[in-house]
Amino acid sequence: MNCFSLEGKIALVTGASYGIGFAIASAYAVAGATICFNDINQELVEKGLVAYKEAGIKAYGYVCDVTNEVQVKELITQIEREIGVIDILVNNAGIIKRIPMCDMSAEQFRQVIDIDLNGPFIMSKAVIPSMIKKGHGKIINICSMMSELGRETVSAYAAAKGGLKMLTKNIASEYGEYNIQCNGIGPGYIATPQTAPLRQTQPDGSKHPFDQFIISKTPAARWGTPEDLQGPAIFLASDASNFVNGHILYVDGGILAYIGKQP
Ligand code: NAP
Ligand code: GCO
Repeated sequence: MNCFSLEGKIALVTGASYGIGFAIASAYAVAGATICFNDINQELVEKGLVAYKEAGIKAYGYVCDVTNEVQVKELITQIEREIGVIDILVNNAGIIKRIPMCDMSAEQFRQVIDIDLNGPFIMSKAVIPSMIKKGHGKIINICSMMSELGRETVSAYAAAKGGLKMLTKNIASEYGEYNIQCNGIGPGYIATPQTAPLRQTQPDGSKHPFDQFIISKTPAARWGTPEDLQGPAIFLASDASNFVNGHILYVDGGILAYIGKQP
């Protein structure tokens, strides 16, 4: 038996029209899972459906704001009615606001916390009862380097992702006895639309200073790609990780292990 197989499993990946979520959902499809995803509006869902079809993947897309508990409950009920009980939930949807803390409004701070931390709480709370009835479940929270480290301008994001690390450990603690494993993936710096502003070529044609900084802080000496996350995501969604619980798997090219290249 291939313990990395997802044959017969139903996976829901939030915010997976593109980016990291799309890469993870695509890998799950190749591993045999049925793919469900949601995004914030119909336009993005349609964009995602086209992308999955072009990749040869039959995906089921839904409009749902992960911060809206009514929408989330309706989403889970609809999926369970139309597709089946969710075996794997990936809390991927997230935003970042890069604003110096003293310039950030409380509303802006709350918005990041709402999507990046409250959203995974609402989504997980909605899928766990059926996972308990089914006798198993996998919840994977997409954390961050900022679950461990801070930096200028990302106070709300770091607070949310630090909280998501602890929510991961608490779900593992509270529901492990029901054969539910909850783990996190902590991506390093990954080349997606979310980090595009940090990689923009400068007017003089030079690399963005942050681009050069990350390369100097990463032993792998490169930005990660969404595809770098596919193997770890399959591992945490499969029977290969049935005794792994409450763990944050950092997929960062070594950033967290490295003091940084001497200038
Ligand atoms: P992305 O390109 O910005 O994609 C995030 C997706 O989530 C988008 O489709 C976005 O829709 C959706 N979304 C936002 N708010 C939502 C809501 N309320 N309900 C449902 N969907 C919502 O981000 P990414 O780089 O792929 O990152 C995905 C996850 O990995 C995020 O949690 C991020 O924090 C985390 N992460 C990223 C990196 C990195 O370097 N890229 C590293 C570590 C962790 P919109 O297009 O409308 O915003
Ligand atoms: C930033 C980046 C990071 C990455 C990621 C690193 O502005 O520092 O957006 O936060 O998105 O979270 O793991």
